[in-house]
Amino acid sequence: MAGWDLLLTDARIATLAGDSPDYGEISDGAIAIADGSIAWLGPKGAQPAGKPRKTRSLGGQWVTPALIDCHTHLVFAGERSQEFEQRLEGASYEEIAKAGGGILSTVRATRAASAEELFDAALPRVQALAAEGVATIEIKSGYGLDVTNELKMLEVARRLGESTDLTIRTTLLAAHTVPPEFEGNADDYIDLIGNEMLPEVSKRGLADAVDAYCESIAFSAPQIAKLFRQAIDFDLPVKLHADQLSDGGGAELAAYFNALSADHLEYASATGVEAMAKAGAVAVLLPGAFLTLGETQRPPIDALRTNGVPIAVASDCNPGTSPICSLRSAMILASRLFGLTPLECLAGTTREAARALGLSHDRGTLEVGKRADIAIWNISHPRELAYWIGTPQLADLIIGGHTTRP
Ligand code: DI6
Ligand code: FE
Repeated sequence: MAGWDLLLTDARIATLAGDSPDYGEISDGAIAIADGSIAWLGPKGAQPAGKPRKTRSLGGQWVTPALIDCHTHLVFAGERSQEFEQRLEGASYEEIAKAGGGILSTVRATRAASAEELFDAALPRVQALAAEGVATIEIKSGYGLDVTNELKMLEVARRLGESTDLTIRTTLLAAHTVPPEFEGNADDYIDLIGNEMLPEVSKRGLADAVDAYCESIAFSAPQIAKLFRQAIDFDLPVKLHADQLSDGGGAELAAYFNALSADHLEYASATGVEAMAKAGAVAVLLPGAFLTLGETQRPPIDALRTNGVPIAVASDCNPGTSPICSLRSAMILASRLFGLTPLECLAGTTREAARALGLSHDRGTLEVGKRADIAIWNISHPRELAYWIGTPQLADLIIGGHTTRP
């Protein structure tokens, strides 16, 4: 076909296409790219005639869809290593939060930081993810907790997308915890989010979704239901931090509102999982938080599998519970801590992560018509991506048809 910008040949392709329980392998294939999208892919020999502007032989290297980190809080100021030490000495996450630390400690630092400072702190985190093959990142607000500072966080996240080749999807997580100004008055804060933040965020197109933290130390199901109704009125899809530290009916709540995803889920009930399956909500597993908090109750992996709930894996990069700026580490932890197969880890950071962001139509698998977001690896099988720890294996990252690494 005429008009190809780039033809990758001699590739071993893990397409992840379809929902079949394999890598969708094409063992000796080629991928043609035109206008930033995949124009053709298939086995050597089946290729239609045409003269690409550029041809690159991969010499048998593996390619997969570029990775997608579908749950991060990577825009923040400060760090919380002191709380980490306190927890190692026996203090619980909830105790620290109730004493004014936890999320509120990062809120103080983030409010005090300028947009410029937040951007400068976040950019290396984005670059660290990209260095491991990530081309799409979701970033949540939630450390501002007032109109000015939530908008500031979302603007910084948008700017990260504009200043790099990556796609950044932004999420309003104003319902992360109750800010000090509203202590004991969570209902009024929920009203502030619905009446002031949502209209402004919507008017300025600053968020692609709305998230909330459903937990005894944060917001109740009725409070979140009220917020979600308003989000849906603004045409914003919802997602939920659900059942992380206790069963708060979060999985059910997410399903009821047709959420894109319910995330964490360590304590999700059987009925919650069934409801998610019916609603088509993705389960986003966050093993970095599980590890850092020393949790022992694993998410209901078998129930998710038997009910056919799509499983994604994300870094949850944040300074409190998951100081992990590495999606490969999340894959590795998901295999070790939750028993996910290497295929589930890779599907969970490509196809299912795209689904969790509502982006399945244009990324997450290698198929004709999807974006040419492609990772090229120095590996002998894609299962190695959940196997090696601390081993750089990315050879190249192509985003929108363009090589981003020298
Ligand atoms: N769950 C998490 O893992 C993060 N937020 C949340 O709702 C933790 C955020 C933090 O501790 O700063
Ligand atoms: Fe989180």
